[in-house]
Order: sequence, then structure tokens, then C-alpha cells
Amino acid sequence: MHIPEPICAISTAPGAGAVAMIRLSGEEALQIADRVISFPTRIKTVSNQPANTIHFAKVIDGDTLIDEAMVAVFHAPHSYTGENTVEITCHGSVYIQQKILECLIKNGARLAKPGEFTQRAFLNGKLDLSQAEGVADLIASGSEAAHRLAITQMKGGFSKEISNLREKLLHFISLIELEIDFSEEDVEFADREKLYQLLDKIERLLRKLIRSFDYGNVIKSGIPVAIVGRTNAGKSTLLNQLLGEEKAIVSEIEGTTRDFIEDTMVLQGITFRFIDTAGLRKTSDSIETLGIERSVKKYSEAAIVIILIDAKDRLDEIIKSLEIFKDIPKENKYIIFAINKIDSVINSEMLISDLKQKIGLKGDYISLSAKFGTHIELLEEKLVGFALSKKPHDSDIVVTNVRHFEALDKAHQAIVRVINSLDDGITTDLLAVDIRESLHYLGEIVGEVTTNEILGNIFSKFCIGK
Ligand SMILES: Nc1nc2c(ncn2[C@@H]2O[C@H](COP(=O)(O)OP(=O)(O)OP(=O)(O)O)[C@@H](O)[C@H]2O)c(=O)[nH]1
Ligand SMILES: [Mg+2]
Repeated sequence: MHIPEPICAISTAPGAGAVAMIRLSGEEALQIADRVISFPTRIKTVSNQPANTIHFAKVIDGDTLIDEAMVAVFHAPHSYTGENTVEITCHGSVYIQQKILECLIKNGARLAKPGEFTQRAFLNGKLDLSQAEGVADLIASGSEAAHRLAITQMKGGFSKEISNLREKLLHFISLIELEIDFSEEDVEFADREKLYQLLDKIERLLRKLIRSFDYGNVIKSGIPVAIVGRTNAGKSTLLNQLLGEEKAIVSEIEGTTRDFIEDTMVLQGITFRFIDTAGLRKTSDSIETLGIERSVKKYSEAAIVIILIDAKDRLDEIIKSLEIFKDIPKENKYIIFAINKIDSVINSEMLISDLKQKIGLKGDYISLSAKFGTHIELLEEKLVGFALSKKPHDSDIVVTNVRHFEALDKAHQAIVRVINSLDDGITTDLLAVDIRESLHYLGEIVGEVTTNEILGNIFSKFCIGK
């Protein structure tokens, strides 16, 4: 049997903080640690310590003391990687960390590749592939909602259910293959009614998971909110007001913002990605024209669009300026018409009711003052409300990962083909082809079917040390 060589890495962010943790994992980990860790009595060594214990010890390079540290000892298979593991918590100096790594390498370990600890955990059956990906998401999570989704995925999320249904489908394919072997005798081992029920269950689960990706995807990367409107409407002022900082330049000169400006903000645990765009107007400036094209593109990509309107503008001007949006697809977009600068007009409500009647675009309405912050909290409520409305009602399991989404989608297509084939009474061997295909994609999600390419892709995105 191939025994993977011991690996070591700094498992805390390099250079950060008063302490750092260096992890050493592999069959030989305890013996390597013996050469680098010294206890007050010679009889005591790392390798003769019980599992799950922690010790105060010296880290040495030959006779030279490098640091005093806490040393935790884990025995296979009860560790993160499933291998023997030693974790050295030392002082945070970059020099000390490098020196300890150097000593471990000198004594037989090698530097871990990105994600290699988690890859080993996966290969040793400590977690499945989608759980491993949950670990990466957990490290990257920047908001409460993203964190919650990552935790659910790491704990097993939907992968247990998928594995379970896949097992049942495997049972059927073996019966169906038996039928193919006995095809001359015209026997039916696989109960078609039961197979149909199972397929129906899988189809519904897959459909639900695929639908949840809409929400999962935006929660992970932040919900894109484009702020659009004519020059000087106050878009940059609104961006600054929302972010609570002077991110974009504000001026009374039309065409101040010539390219888009983007920043994220967390509202009630949900990340929003605000995009301030170049004001829309006819211009002969080629750079501004490029900026306007980009604004339109940002509008197309956003999930939420705030169309900012200057309350001081005439109704016919406003309606004319909104024409540009009419031809761009609006499906699944939440559009908010925000009437800005209500501090400097007498009655903005009348403008809203006129607009509601005359605009051919569906959307929500709000009046506010970007400059003075009036009604900003109402706008924020609308944004959060939209995000929560996208959350699937029927379960808290949400697909956040593009790889899973694609595999689920392909598995779903194959399952639908199997169901149709059953309905049409298609021959058994053709049925088997589609069942095998769906098994393949279901297996890809949890890692029962993997290629080096898939594994390489996933784990190379981890940081070193995890
Ligand atoms: N009175 C008042 N003035 C505002 C308000 N919001 C913005 N302004 C002013 O309107 C002018 C234009 O504001 P910007 O935020 O630069 O407008 P913009 O939409 O980003 O403009 P461009 O980048 O040129 O497209 C500035 O002088 C702001 O101070 C508001 O709520 N009330
Ligand atoms: Mg601007």
C-alpha cells in the first residue's frame, strides 16, 4: 500500500497575530516531531504520548532552542486528516514559523500543497467532496448568510441524501443489467413501479436543489445591486450613503463617474455588491461612452437595479431617459425607482403617482434623499426583503457551488430521460445508459466518481495549510 509522505504547513494566516499554528500530518508525523520537539525529561517523547493530548514543550533545531510551544498530538484515524497529526502552536514571528517548518522538512516532512490536508481528509473518508468544498467556503465566508450555508454544506448538507438515493439507484441498475444478461428469456428483475417511484423522488429533489442555486450563488458572492440613472441624479452620493464612506467622487458636474465603482456591504447578514455606474446621457466623449456601455452591462447583470431619478426633473424628461431600459431583459430582476433629492422639492409623491401611470416598466417605488440619508433605511429594508424572498421555503439546504449545480443539472436531465423512457416503454439497454449517466453525475457531487482533474481543481483553490 502506498503511504503518503508526511506534510507540514503553517495553518494560520502567515505573519498574523501573536501565535501561529503549524500542522504536521502523515504516518510518520509523530516520529518526525520527536526530532524537533523536546520535553524536560528524555523519557517523554511526542510519539509516546496518548492521543488527543496537549503539551508544553521546546522546539529545537539540534541543540538550538527555536521556541517554546504547545504541542497537540492526534492519532490516526481520529484527526482532521485521518492520519497521525501533530499541531505546534508557536509564537507568531514569521522567522520562528519559517524556522520550525525548515526543521520539520529537514527531518523528513515536505511542504503541503494548497488544500492537501483537506484532500487527505477526503481520501481517508473523513468527509465527502461536497463537505470538503464546504470547508473552503467556510474559510471564505464573509457574511452571516454565507457562513450559515457553508456550515450546512460542511456538515453534510444534501450529500447524504444524494448518496442514499444513488445507492438505491445502483441497486436498480444491477437488476436491470441482469435483465440485459438474460435478455433472451424476457425476464423483469427490476420492479418498474418501484423504480418509477425512486426516479420521481430523485427528480423532485434534484429540481429543488437546482432551483436553490439562484439564491445560493448570490449569497456566496453577494447580491449585485446596480445604481443607474441620468448624470447628476445622485448615484455616487447614494453609493457613499449606503456604504457610509466617501468611496465615489460626487460633484455637480455632469458625467463625474465615467467608469463603474463597486463595493460590498453586509446588511442583516446578507452581502450586497453595490455598483455605481456612469450616468446615462448622450455624449461625444469616447471614454464616457465606454463607461455608459458598461453601465448598461452592469444593469443587465444585476439582480437588483436602483433606477435613480432626480425629483427636480420634468416628467417627460424622466420618461424619455428611462427608454433605454425598455429593451434590456428584466426577468428575475427587482427594479426600484428611487426618486432622489426630496429635500429640495415640495411634493415627490405626486411625481411617483404620475410615474406609476406613465412608465411602462414594472417596479417598486421609493422617495429619498441620498445626500441627507432620508429613507435610506427603507431602501435597505427593500433590499433585504428581496434577498429573503429568494430563499427557498421548502428546505434550508441550498446549493452554492457551480460544480454541484452543473452536475445536478446533468443528473436531472438524465433522470428525466429515464422517466420518459419508462413512460414510452423504451428497451432495457437504452434505459440502462441514462441511469448510468445519472449515477455518474450524482457520484461526481459527493466524490464517489472523481478524476484527478476534478480533485486538482477543487483543492488547488484552498489556501496552503488547510
Ligand atoms: N439636494 C440634494 N442634492 C443631491 C442629493 N443627492 C445628490 N445630490 C447632488 O447632486 C449632484 C450630483 O451628485 P452625484 O452623486 O455626483 O451624481 P451622479 O449621479 O453620480 O452623477 P454622474 O456621476 O455625473 O453620473 C451633487 O452636487 C450632489 O451633492 C440629494 O439627495 N439632495
Ligand atoms: Mg457619479
